[in-house]
Amino acid sequence: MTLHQNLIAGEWVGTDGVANVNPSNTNDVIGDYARASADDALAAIAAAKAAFPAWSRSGLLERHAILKKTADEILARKDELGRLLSREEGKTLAEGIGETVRAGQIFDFFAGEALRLAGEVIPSVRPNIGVEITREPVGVVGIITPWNFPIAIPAWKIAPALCYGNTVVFKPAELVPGCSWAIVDILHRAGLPKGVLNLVMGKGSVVGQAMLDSPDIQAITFTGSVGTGKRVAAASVEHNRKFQLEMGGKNPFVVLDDAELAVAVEAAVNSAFFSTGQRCTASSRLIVTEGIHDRFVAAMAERMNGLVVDDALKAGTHIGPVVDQGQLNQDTDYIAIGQQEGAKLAFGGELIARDTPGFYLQPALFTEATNQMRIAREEIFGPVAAVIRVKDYDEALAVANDTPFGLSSGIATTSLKHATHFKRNAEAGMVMVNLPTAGVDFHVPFGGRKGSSYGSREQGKYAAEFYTTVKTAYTLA
Ligand code: UN1
Repeated sequence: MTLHQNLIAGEWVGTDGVANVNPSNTNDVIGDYARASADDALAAIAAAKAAFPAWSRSGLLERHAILKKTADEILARKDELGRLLSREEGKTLAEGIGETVRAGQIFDFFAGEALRLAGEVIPSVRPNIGVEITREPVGVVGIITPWNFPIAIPAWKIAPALCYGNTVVFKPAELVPGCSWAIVDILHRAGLPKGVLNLVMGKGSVVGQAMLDSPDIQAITFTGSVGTGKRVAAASVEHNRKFQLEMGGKNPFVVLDDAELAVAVEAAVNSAFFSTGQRCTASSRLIVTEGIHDRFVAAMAERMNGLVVDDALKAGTHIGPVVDQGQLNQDTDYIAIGQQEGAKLAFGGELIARDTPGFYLQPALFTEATNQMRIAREEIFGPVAAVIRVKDYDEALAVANDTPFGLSSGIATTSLKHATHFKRNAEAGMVMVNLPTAGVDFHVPFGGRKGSSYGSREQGKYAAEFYTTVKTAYTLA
């Protein structure tokens, strides 16, 4: 089996590897991936630190060319990389290819941004003095990514980090090293100088911890669990470094009496169950007004009945497997908890067998749930959603906002008045009208409020806020 190594200071290193297993078929091993030690992480940080002075002053055309070449190669290999993604993570092939295209588009966007760096020239309040406001790179950026978007999230952190002149130590999720290895390989071959981007695959408790403890990392961007996010925050405050956190969600999707039923059902099924519900933007709380409630639940059950849950790589599969046994246990535990709490399991929720050994779960829909139940308060991160019945729009909005999280929020309605009011009053970073809560564009800001996120937004032009630091220079004329 080929060993995929870590990239440290421009050299591929590492001897023993861990198997990357396909969740659709646990007999299928994708490859061996090296596991970095704490010393490897320190070597990677030292390499990024050494590479920073030159890269931070590198020519814009050099940065543009490397990012563009990377975008072009990712897009040219979209079918192969999308297949690798689906094979290691378990989302369907269409979703895997779609995510790969998105990663290519992100590199393309930041290739362009490298040529659009700008500042401001402002007169001083004092005579004969000029003020220039410019953005400079932050330094060594630590990037820690989750397993559920194996190529898009690494892309949307690595591309802006490099575009603005930072050097990088990158630790992907242990479960899905394949796509991360592939994009680092592409960037390396595209001509990145030694040490500008270092890949350290391995355990959070070893590699991630070494990154958190290092005084030589000036910024950490993290997407993952609330618990780990809190540790990143505490360690970063200790080291006076910048940090950006993207954590959980318990996103509401409101369905009003005046909604178009087909639009509401399509958006709700996508929000709750596509990508096997494993998106921080997924909706697991379907908040439905009483006039449409029964019709909505019946239409959901019918639509769910038509969903094909099977091998992610098979044509015709709508929902792939859960990512691993640990996540599957968490999903089934919550399905039991929901029933114990008194919600009604209206559809699905059972383990299913397919031709190959994999982690297959029939998407589950609860009805008669309340917003106080654990299934409505805690992030499950699986294909499990709960319908909460409410009287009217005002109650729907109150329930939607009654959560510790605030990433995404959706509404299905034909009322301009309610749509407008919801956009203004939903306590979330992103609001979707007649659209799923998940599935975002690559060129506009991404992020949330309350317990979901911390720090400035990711993606698009707004990414500059995190990956640069502002300098204000005064000159006597
Ligand atoms: C999307 O919904 O298209 O981890 C993106 C996540 C998010 C990305 C969601 N950071 O699910």
